[in-house]
Amino acid sequence: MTTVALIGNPNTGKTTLFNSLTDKYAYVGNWTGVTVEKKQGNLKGTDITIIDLPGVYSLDPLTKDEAVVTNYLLHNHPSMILNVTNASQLKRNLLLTIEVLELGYPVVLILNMIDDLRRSGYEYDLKSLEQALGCKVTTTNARGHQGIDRVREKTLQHKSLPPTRLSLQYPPMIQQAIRQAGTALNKDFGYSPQVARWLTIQYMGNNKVIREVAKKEKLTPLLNQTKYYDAQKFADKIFNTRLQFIEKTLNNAR
Ligand SMILES: Nc1nc2c(ncn2[C@@H]2O[C@H](COP(=O)(O)OP(=O)(O)OP(=O)(O)O)[C@@H](O)[C@H]2O)c(=O)[nH]1
Ligand SMILES: [Mg+2]
Repeated sequence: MTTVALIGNPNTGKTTLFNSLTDKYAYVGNWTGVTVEKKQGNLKGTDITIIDLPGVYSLDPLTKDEAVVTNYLLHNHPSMILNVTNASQLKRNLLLTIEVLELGYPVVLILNMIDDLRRSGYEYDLKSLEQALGCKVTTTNARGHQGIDRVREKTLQHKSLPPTRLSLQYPPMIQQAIRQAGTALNKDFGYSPQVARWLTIQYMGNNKVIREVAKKEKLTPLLNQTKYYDAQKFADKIFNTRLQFIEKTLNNAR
């Protein structure tokens, strides 16, 4: 079964896009354990499932409701992720994008609300963004039904999209710690190298859901290093590296 997940910050137009992409008979229920609406439907005329996830700013959730996205990514393996952003707020939106890209699944980055961006006289060089982020980038005005065909096209081609390979250069001490823990999680706990790396970075970043998972699954390569990661302020350093990367990427794409 092919499943495609819509992920993005709150209010970026995920549901508007979902409604344009899917048949009108979308299934609506709730996510397990929370009162957040779960919307699921088929890409029109296909058996590709599209899932509309709640909006979040980060994969490190502040509330149980926000944890839906992190848990979804932990327990499912979508064939592709459509990352919906507000094109006028890319600096903030790309923080989540990086977290998603680091997981390594094929991603299409959607600069939605492109009408607002253009109205203020801006434009991005999509090729430059694609190069820096290592994923496909496309623009939409979901409310005005523009660019939907391009998203549809890319969704149909999901099998030929390469998995994403974004490896930000974190400070050397973090890189080394990622290699160490990541290798152990891969060798001794059966995680793929990419997911092992992602888990390690999320753990270092103090993601509460991931810290719980590490405890439950006794992921000792991470648990044993907690004091070191926290004392060295790895979470702050990871955040700063991401922000610098985003600023550079956006400057180069203007
Ligand atoms: N100008 C403009 N507005 C848009 C566009 N897409 C969606 N909107 C509007 O943005 C608002 C939010 O859209 P939603 O589709 O509900 O956003 P969402 O990402 O599903 O929001 P959450 O589920 O709350 O995170 C609505 O008022 C939409 O009409 C767009 O491309 N351009
Ligand atoms: Mg929505």
